[in-house]
Amino acid sequence: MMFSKIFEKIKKSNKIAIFSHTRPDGDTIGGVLALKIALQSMGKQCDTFCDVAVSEKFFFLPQADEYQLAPQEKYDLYIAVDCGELARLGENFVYFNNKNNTINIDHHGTNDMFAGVNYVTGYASTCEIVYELLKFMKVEFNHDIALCLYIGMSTDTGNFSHSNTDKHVFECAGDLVQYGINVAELNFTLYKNTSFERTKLLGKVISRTRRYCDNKVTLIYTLLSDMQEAGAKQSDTEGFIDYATNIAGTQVGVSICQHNENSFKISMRSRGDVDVSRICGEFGGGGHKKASGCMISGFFEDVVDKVVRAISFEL
Ligand SMILES: [Mn+2]
Repeated sequence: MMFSKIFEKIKKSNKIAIFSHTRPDGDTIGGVLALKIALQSMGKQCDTFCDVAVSEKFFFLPQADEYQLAPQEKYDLYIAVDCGELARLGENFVYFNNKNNTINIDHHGTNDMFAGVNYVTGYASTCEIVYELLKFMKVEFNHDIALCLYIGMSTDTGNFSHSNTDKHVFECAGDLVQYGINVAELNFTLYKNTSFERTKLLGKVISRTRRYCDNKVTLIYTLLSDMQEAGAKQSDTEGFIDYATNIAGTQVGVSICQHNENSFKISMRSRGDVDVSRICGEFGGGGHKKASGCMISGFFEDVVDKVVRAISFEL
């Protein structure tokens, strides 16, 4: 049983460094923080790292504001959480060269087993693995641990709505709820709470939604001038693409967001058989079959033409 191997390493270590992947999401942050709280309760000295700053929207989680960019001293043990490959650690990959003191806990089927001890399953979230690890180590669960793990399970399943939502994740999340998780309040914080500026921007963007290719391609776009006008930021456009993709009859949803004068960030979602990672790959980007992205330079309408033409060949 692999958990015993991990437990042995933890027991032998006093100072433990835990890592989230770069551009961190709820699963890597929730898993890291739950593990940190658990290890602290076992008397370990624990620090958490991510090579970029953690978004303040996660600061409602315990100790989320205590992340450091990189270790300043030596640790006995280095643990990566939710990293499908070494490169996901960003700049912090350098701490995982030593096979004797590194652990990789992850749920990506494509994991390249970069650490000394690798625990990889096909669960919907890494937080389900951390949940089982903590149970194995007989850690006493409390509200803080439950909250962190629940966040990972919820965010990696699109709030229990994506195709990876299965019996296992419901069972784990269901168990966690008893520790005082306020599901309604959390859903509001994570998925509904928004700013006035973002709402104004969204209204403008939605009002000029375009369709191409017999209405199979739905496109929305956000220009720098739109963001300026609404007082909104680039990050406020996150999730806009869903409004295009959700329109009935759409096979590919596209969101174009202006980055600089002549540079545009393209996001694509497929609702059918079209592999959008192939299309984005043509422009030097990539991702998953159903969700991908790329950057394209040029004048706005030329960029739209290029994107629509590339998609039309795949319909
Ligand atoms: Mn994950």
